[in-house]
Formats: sequence, C-alpha cells, structure tokens
Amino acid sequence: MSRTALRICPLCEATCGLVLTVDDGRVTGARGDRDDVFSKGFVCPKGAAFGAVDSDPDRLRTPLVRVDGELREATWEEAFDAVAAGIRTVAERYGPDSVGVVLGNPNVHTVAGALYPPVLLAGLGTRSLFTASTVDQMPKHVSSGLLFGDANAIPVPDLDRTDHLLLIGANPLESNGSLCTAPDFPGRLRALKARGGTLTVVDPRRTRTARLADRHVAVRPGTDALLLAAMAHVLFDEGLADPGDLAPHLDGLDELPAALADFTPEAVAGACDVDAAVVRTLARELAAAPTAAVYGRIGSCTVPHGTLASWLVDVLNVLTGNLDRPGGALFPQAATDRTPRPAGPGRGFALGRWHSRVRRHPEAKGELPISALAEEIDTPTDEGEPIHAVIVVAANPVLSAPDGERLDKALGSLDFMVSVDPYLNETSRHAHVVLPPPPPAQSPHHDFAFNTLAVRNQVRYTRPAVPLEPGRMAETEILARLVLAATGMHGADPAGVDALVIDRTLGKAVKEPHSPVHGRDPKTLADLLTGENGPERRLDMMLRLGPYGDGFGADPDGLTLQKLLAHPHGIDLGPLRPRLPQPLRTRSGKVELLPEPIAADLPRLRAALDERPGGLVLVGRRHLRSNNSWLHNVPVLTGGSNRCTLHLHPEDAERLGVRDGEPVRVKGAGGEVTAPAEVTDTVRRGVVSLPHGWGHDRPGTRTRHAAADPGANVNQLLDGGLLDPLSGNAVLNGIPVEVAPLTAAVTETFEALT
Ligand SMILES: Nc1nc2c(c(=O)[nH]1)N[C@H]1C(S)=C(S)[C@@H](COP(=O)(O)OP(=O)(O)OC[C@H]3O[C@@H](n4cnc5c(=O)[nH]c(N)nc54)[C@H](O)[C@@H]3O)O[C@H]1N2
Ligand SMILES: Nc1nc2c(c(=O)[nH]1)N[C@H]1C(S)=C(S)[C@@H](COP(=O)(O)OP(=O)(O)OC[C@H]3O[C@@H](n4cnc5c(=O)[nH]c(N)nc54)[C@H](O)[C@@H]3O)O[C@H]1N2
Ligand code: SF4
Ligand SMILES: [Mo]
Repeated sequence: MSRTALRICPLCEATCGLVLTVDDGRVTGARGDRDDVFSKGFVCPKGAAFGAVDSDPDRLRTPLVRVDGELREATWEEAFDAVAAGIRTVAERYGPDSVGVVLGNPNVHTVAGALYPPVLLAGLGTRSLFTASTVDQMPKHVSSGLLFGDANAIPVPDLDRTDHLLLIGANPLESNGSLCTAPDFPGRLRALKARGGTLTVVDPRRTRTARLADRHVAVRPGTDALLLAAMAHVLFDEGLADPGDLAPHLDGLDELPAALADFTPEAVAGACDVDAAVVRTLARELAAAPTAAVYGRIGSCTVPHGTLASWLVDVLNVLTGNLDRPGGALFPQAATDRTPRPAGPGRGFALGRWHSRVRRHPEAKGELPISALAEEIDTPTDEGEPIHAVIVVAANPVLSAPDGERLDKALGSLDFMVSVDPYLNETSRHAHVVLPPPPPAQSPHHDFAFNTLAVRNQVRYTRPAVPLEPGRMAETEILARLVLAATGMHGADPAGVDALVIDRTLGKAVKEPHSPVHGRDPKTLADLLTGENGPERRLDMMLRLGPYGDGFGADPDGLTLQKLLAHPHGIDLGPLRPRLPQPLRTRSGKVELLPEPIAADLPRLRAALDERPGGLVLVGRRHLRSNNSWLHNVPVLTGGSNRCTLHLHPEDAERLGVRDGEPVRVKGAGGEVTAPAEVTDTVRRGVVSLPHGWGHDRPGTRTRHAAADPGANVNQLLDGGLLDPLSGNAVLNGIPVEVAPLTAAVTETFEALT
C-alpha cells in the first residue's frame, strides 16, 4: 500500500519540507512539499535521495557490545548494562572530568540531540565537552557572546529583502547555507539579483556561488579579518560610518577608529592579495546600498583570526546601520526561544572559566577545542586525570577533527567508549557499545537549533513518517536511557528524564516576573501538557512558554503543540523584525563594540599584516551531494564530480610537474595524504583544495560503499596545533602544505589500489 507522509529534511541547515512516498513501511520516494510554509517545494539532490539514505543496508539495526575484543550484536538491555558499568566505573574512580562527551553535527538535526545532551552534561558534571562547533562556528559564538552578551544571538542576513549581500567564505550553492537557514538559498540569491540587488563573494575559489556574483574577490586564505578591518577603516576614514538608529544601543563606537587605525587598505593589500582600490570599493558599496548585510561562514571561521573576522562582520553591519533592520542582519525569534525577558543589563559572556588540562586551552561556551581531544586522552600530566571514558553522540572526529591518526589511537586506548551512531565507522569502531538510532523516517523532527537562525520566523513539526521497526528504539529514548545509565540511575523509567526537565523548567518559569505563567502552580501546568510522549510534552511546554505561545491559557490564540499538529505544513510567523535592545545580555546592556578580549587579540592581527605564505596553502570545499563524513555510503550521492581530488591551479600544476588525474602527495604538519590531482582555474594561484569527510579505508568499519572509494582524510594534514586562540576553533583553511607528484613506482601502487 502506497501512501505519503511529511518529513522535514535533516540533511542540511535548509530544513526543507519533504513529501515522502511510503510503500509497505519503506520510503520509496521524496519530493519537495509545495505547501511547506517555508521551503515551498524546494528540494535538492540529497533531500530527493532521502529514501536511499534512510534504507542504507549498512545502517546498524541492533546495539553492538564488545565481548572479548569483538563487537557483537546484543539486546538493548545488555547494551545499557554495559554503558552503566563502563561509565560509572570510570567516573567513580577518576572523577567526572575523566568522562569526555563528544557531540557531532547531526545533534543539531535531531529532536533527541536538542533535548538530551544538556541533561547528560548536567548529570555527569564533566567539563570535558568537545563538539563539532570547534571545527566550525565557535568563532561566531564567541564574537556574538562578546558583542551581544549571548553566544547564541547570531544575526542572520535578511536574504529576501536585502539590497546588497557581501558573502565571505560561504558557498551556499553547494552547502545550501549555514548559520542562515534558508530553503532554496540559490533561488533567494537569484531573486536578490532579479530585484536589482547586488551580490559580492569573497572566496579564494571561483565557486558556483562566486559565479553568480556581481563581484568575486579571490582573497588569500586566512586573511578576511584584515580585509574586513580595512573596510571598517575606510568607513571611518571617508565619513561613511553611520549606525543611524542603532546609536543609543552602542558602546565603544568612539574607540573603534583608533583600534583599527593600522588596517588601511594599502596596509592589508599585500597580505590579502587584494588591491587597495578594491577594498575601498567594497566598503563604499556596502555604505551606499539602501540596505546591506555582511555574512561570513566556514571560510571566515576556520582560520587563525576566526573570532576577529566574525566580530568584524557584525561591526560592519553596525557601522552601516544594517544591524537589526529589515534588509540588513537581524536576530530571528524562534517559537521555542525562552520567554523574552525585559531589556536591560545581563550577566555578560565569560571566556576561559576553565582550561584544558594538557595545553591549557581556555573553554569557550563550556567547550574545549576538539583539536585537543586526543591529547586529553593520551597525555598524562601532574594536574588531574586524563579522559578514560568517552560518550560520543553523532560524531566522527577521527575524520572531522585534526590528526585522525592520533585520535584513532587515543580512542582505541580508552577504558570505555559508547557511540550513539547509525554506522560502524572510523570513530564508532572503537566503541565498547554502539547504540544505533533508527533511520530518519522513523524519527520525529523539529528544528530547535535552525529556527533560531532562519531568514523567516516559522515553526514546523513532523511526527515519525513510519512507525519504529520491531527491535528499534527511538533516539530520544536511547539518549534518555543513556543519561540514566551514565549518571547512576540505570534502569529508572526514561520518561522520568523528561518529567524532571518539565518540573524544573516550569518551576523556574513560575518564579519569573516576565513569564506568562508567573505565580501559577507548576504541577497544574504540567498536567496541561499534551503530546504522545516525553519529548512531545517538552516541545509543547517550550512552545507554550515561548514568544508566540499560549502561555498555558494566557493567550488562547497562542501556539501549542496541538495547534502545530493541526498545521502539518507549518505555521508562518512572519519576516524577521528588529528586536534590539531585547536580545542583549551584556553587562552594559548595549552592543559592546570593542570588548576587551577582542582588543587584546588585535596585535596578533597587526602582526599578520606582514605575513606572506612561502608556498601553497590548502582550503576545503563541499559538494552538493556530500554531508561531512557520513553520506559517502549512499551510492546515488557519490561519484561524478563528488570525488576526493586535489584542486590546483594550472600554473601551480605546471610548476610542480603535476598532470590532471595523476596522483599527488600532499604534506602538512600532521602528516601526508595522496589524492588524484584535478587541475582547475577555479582555485586561485597558490591555493589547493581538498574536501573533508573522506578517508574510509580503516579496518573494522561497516560502510561498504564508502570503503570502495575511500578518498583521503584531509584533516591528517593537521596536527591539531593551529587554533583561533579566542574560540579554540581549529584552523582548517589556509594551512601551509607541500604538493608533489608521486614517483612512478608509488604511482603504480596507487593505481592498483584505486
Ligand atoms: N578539513 C575540514 N574539516 C571539517 C570541516 C571542513 O570544512 N574542513 N567541517 C567541519 C564541520 S563544519 C563540521 S559540522 C564537522 C562535522 O563533524 P562530525 O559531526 O564529527 O561529523 P559528521 O560527518 O557530521 O558525522 C556525524 C556522525 O553522526 C552519525 N549520524 C548521522 N545521522 C545520525 C543520527 O540521526 N543520529 C546519530 N546519533 N548519529 C547520526 C554519522 O554516522 C556520523 O558518524 O566536520 C568539520 N570538519
Ligand atoms: N552539500 C553539503 N552541504 C553541507 C555540508 C556538506 O558537507 N555538504 N555541511 C554542512 C555544514 S556542517 C556546514 S557548517 C555548512 C558550511 O557551509 P559553507 O560555509 O557555505 O560551506 P563551504 O561550502 O565549505 O564554503 C566555505 C567556502 O569558504 C572558502 N574559503 C576557504 N578558506 C577561505 C578563506 O580564508 N577566506 C574566504 N573568504 N573563503 C575561504 C572555500 O573555498 C569555500 O568555498 O554546510 C552544510 N551543508
Ligand atoms: S537543501 Fe538541505 S534540507 Fe533541503 S532537501 Fe537539500 S539537504 Fe535537505
Ligand atoms: Mo558544520
């Protein structure tokens, strides 16, 4: 029997609504949902392959438990018994920080990943938290924390209304956008141009996005902070800085010109390899546009000055009066955001409240750099215990973080490791217990994270499209049971975890004077919650307490889970609106334009004015049909141009004696890898590019298709020593490498192997 079911796509940040075709409990097709209030029918090749992703035969169906060194199929009961024993033994013997928690990217794409890791961390009391954020957007969190007092207050470009978009180190035509949730990002860029707006792209590669732009600036990798600082300099120098209505909300504006005085267009031109005249034009165009937004992503974050670049993105938005105004960059307001409290001074954002044990890296947003995970396991010191046990949820750091070889060994040496992962891959192969979540069609979906980053306020929820197969456990229940097992409550009712959270949240809400439930009885409120299970009741609670909520009856027209369920294609909550000063949590209650940690990092940027790379530098790239490390096992999403090749410019190829299609050796501080050369003038001279997420050639994995065309792990070129100091984010772009053709003998072996 064939039927259809709605499901929000979890495969990237665009959050498109899909219509799945379901035949006998199996997803056999997927198309864009034309009635979706946000995505309006858009779908990309990944979303269209939802069925293939969902039914990959290599997905694990039952838990695995290590017995006598071998991973064997086990019951859920055996698996959680092993987790409780493994984690508790380590925690009780060596203390809470000896249990590390590693959270990967898919946690922001699942209901379970949003609701349970915070409870796990609180219950464990560990400071050893490592996530994909420190190989990604941590610099943006830190700059937002410092500017606005809230690390999660990230302004989003108003794509649909802006007149001018300056896009730095992002390639949404392949990635479909990031920290800017916009289904059909490509179509929205075309619409910008169609309404007479302009698009400028700053990227060392002439990407598909750059080809769409009115202007493409092929900056030297790692130098965006210099470029942006010089643009700010020009705005001051030419009297173009005009924050307009923002002025009363700003602190530190007068100190900025002096802080940026050294960064003249002429001073940065050499380092950025961008003409001073172009820098001036970029600044003037930004100032002249009726509305404009500066937006930076991976290429501006995963670099040595990632926090400064992220800070300067918003400084430019402020100086041109574009922060918090329609057509500029605004703060979204999601339906599950906490009840907005009245504006006023907050607690501010602190960095370095504790440090990593081995190299004393400061924490940021409660996290330590994932680049330091291996050393925190394999290096004893006099101070405290190394990490002896690790809980991994939806992460594959052996491929996604620097120096996978070292991490691979370190994970293999642990007393205990548990992975919540659908695959036995490069990381989970080290686990003592693997807990596989069901495929996405069997899971509910709501975008807790991405709705706070969306170009339009809206809310959508989809229940599982097909029921759980026999023997499967919902990921929400897996994580609730994991919380219990890891925190000494093994065997208790997992529904108790949700009940506890509800109890605490409502208990707090009724005490907040600005809450719609102020003064009410939390027990009565809890009884009003609807939903089929704990996670749904928690969603209902968040919606009802949130900015559009019914306030548990205070506003009968407001949002509830039941209302959302009655709108299966979602509810539109309108365009982004100006919100300042309400989102600010700084101590001054203002936007703090020159916070002390930023000012203290500027001398390092000044030193970079004179830096010139001696040889080649490497940058990454994404392919439309990829998703970090874990979609290479789906045949329809691999092959064609989605290959792990080294892009290099024809002139560099010629100089090095490298020919198209032939294998080259790439060497970096952390090691070397081999990949076929792809000679292309889409990369600028002096820059080579390898995609990440490849390197599926380790034994003991169960991803057969990926292993057949493993590619090389670009992160092996890194030794984990290069970080943006303020955020602890790994430097993944602009890293120095050496490239050489493989010698004939080695080439033969390479060809035999590939
Ligand atoms: N050189 C270089 N390195 C990079 C990047 C780069 O641009 N260049 N990008 C970085 C970025 S932005 C990121 S976000 C990181 C990503 O880093 P990770 O999060 O470590 O890597 P992913 O490949 O996203 O793998 C996530 C894991 O989750 C599993 N998984 C998939 N779906 C689910 C699910 O529903 N539930 C659970 N529990 N698990 C699931 C997958 O099998 C996989 O093992 O990589 C980073 N690494
Ligand atoms: N198809 C696909 N979509 C994805 C993912 C995927 O793996 N595949 N991953 C998802 C994830 S986890 C994320 S975080 C987002 C990322 O989303 P994006 O940031 O849009 O990702 P990328 O496509 O890597 O684009 C980064 C661009 O920065 C450029 N770049 C490198 N170094 C520099 C530099 O120093 N300066 C400048 N200005 N540019 C530089 C690169 O050439 C590249 O074109 O994509 C998400 N969407
Ligand atoms: S753009 Fe992203 S969310 Fe939309 S269908 Fe493609 S992978 Fe899914
Ligand atoms: Mo990411």
